[in-house]
Amino acid sequence: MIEADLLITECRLATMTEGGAPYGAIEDGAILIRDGVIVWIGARHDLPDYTAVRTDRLEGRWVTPGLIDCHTHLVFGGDRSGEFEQRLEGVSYEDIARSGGGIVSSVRATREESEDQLFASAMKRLLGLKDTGVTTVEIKSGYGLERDSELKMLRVARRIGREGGVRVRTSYLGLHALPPEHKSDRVAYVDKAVDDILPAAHAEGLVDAVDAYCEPIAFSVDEVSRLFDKAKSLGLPVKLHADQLSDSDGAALAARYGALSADHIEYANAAGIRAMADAGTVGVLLPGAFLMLRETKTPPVELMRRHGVRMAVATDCNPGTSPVASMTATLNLACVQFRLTPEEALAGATRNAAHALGINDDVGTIEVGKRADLAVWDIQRPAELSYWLGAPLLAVVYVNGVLL
Ligand code: DI6
Ligand code: FE
Repeated sequence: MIEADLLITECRLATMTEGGAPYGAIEDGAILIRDGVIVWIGARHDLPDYTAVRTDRLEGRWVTPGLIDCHTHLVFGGDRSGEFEQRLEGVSYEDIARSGGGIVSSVRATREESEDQLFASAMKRLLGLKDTGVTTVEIKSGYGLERDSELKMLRVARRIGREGGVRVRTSYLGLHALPPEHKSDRVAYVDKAVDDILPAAHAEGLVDAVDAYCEPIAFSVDEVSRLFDKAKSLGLPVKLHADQLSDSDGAALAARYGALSADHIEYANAAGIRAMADAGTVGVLLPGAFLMLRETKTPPVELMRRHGVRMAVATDCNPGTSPVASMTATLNLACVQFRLTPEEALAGATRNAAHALGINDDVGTIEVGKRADLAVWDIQRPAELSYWLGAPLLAVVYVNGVLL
């Protein structure tokens, strides 16, 4: 006899477990939930003896794992629509960055805003993600670039986790850009990020992972290695913005540190992809940034398939290269631009995104023992989640078995 708080029934399940039917699908499924955790899942006609305090009948709707946006810069001040206009006139992203705009202009705006202001604007953007089924979101720092402002961003991210109705994982992205006050002294900034800001943020419990931007316009392999050595010594997992604009050997660097993920990877080389496969590093695809930069070099998807590299898909929601706040639109872009199948795209926003955050024991599939984070959709087939571009498809979500 299973004693449950909630029975969810009369639904079709895309469990997203590996190895079985496409999408791990169960027609006419049922889920029993106790204390926010899935305690039984299967076909309705196989339901064991149970009691449930409540029953939700979903009238045949599809249920997927709650979507996981595993790469965002959701918290930032201001916006960069002016740069967008410049880029449409032909100025490149790198040129804008080199002339003191780009990330640094978001840094100025972010430093000026209070925690309440940053929280309010991030919560608005979060609405777009939640309306597209997101129940877990990763949020990076990296627009503060000095101690107080980096901590401020991370505190806002934690507050979103407490008050925003989503699970939040934070990443410290101190090596994102060189702050203007360190323009003539890179080494001192890297020292500060490594020896002062990261330990302070970690001591306050604000850091779930450490990220960096490895690129000629940002930080070198050696600089990132210093940060990653520190992360390792603090017991923190790492991830990397790798090979987005050029082949910087970022994929291999990420793999060398056993990174949870290497993100973007449009320009990653074959040796780097093989190293990711060996290290179990997830490749996070960010098709919104690809679109906004009018990039033409697609990430090596076929090579990742061949080597068994897990592929995740995320919005990269940020003010410069990816002002994208829709997870389902992102699935569409991943299919259209990178030729993922709709099933690969959905795996990239569920199971593989959970791996990219190191939380695959808790979320990412509909399985016994995992949290009951579920998205319920008004669709006829799971492929519709990738097919529509901007259509409202979500009925409701559950987080920890609670209907939101
Ligand atoms: N993620 C990043 O951190 C950079 N590009 C990307 O895809 C820059 C973000 C920005 O321009 O603010
Ligand atoms: Fe990013």
